[in-house]
Amino acid sequence: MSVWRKMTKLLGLGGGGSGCHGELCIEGGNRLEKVVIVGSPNVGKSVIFNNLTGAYVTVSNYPGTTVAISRGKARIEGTECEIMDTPGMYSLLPITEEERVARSILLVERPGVVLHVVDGKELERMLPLTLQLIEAGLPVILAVNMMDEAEAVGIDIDVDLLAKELGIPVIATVATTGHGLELLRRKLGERVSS
Ligand SMILES: Nc1nc2c(ncn2[C@@H]2O[C@H](COP(=O)(O)OP(=O)(O)O)[C@@H](O)[C@H]2O)c(=O)[nH]1
Ligand SMILES: [Mg+2]
Repeated sequence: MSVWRKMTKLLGLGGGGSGCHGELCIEGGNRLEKVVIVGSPNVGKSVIFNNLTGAYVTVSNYPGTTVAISRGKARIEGTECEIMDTPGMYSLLPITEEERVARSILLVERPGVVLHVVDGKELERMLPLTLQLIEAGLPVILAVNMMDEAEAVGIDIDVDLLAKELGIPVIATVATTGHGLELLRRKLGERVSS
């Protein structure tokens, strides 16, 4: 049984299916690689989403909910991708409707990459979700954002060591200035084209 089927079953969620929702399919039936951005509120997810996607963005309520989800397209290292910006989530065990939607997206949309964005000033508080995502078998990339503010208060993060310990790509970013976003694109590209 695939990780996806196992997870949807374990968590008692329906769906799964092909993950192909009409407009998400390229002509000819190829599925777009999906990159789903997750993380706590106010860590810079939407700034990174806007940087990756540019102009072609749609916002709609997630089916059956009042939670707004942004979707946009991006060509990353030659691969056409769909990027989804999710509402804030603190944990894979949902409490709010926003968290429930974010978790559903992870389970139903079968992303090629889950981009977890955290605030470099709050790393300890936010890493538990990274671990949950990794343990759930999701293809996680971690962006440690707000590095300008973290450095300003004397926080020094060894992203290479963190990447080694977690076994996933970790990139330090300052979304508002674009610092680290080129490298982030490259790391995303390595994942979606593999
Ligand atoms: N100083 C600083 N501010 C940032 C950075 N990234 C995002 N912000 C700001 O943080 C706020 C929240 O960003 P947003 O993308 O809306 O967060 P989201 O709730 O995770 O989508 C906005 O005012 C951004 O301009 C960063 O790297 N450094
Ligand atoms: Mg946002």
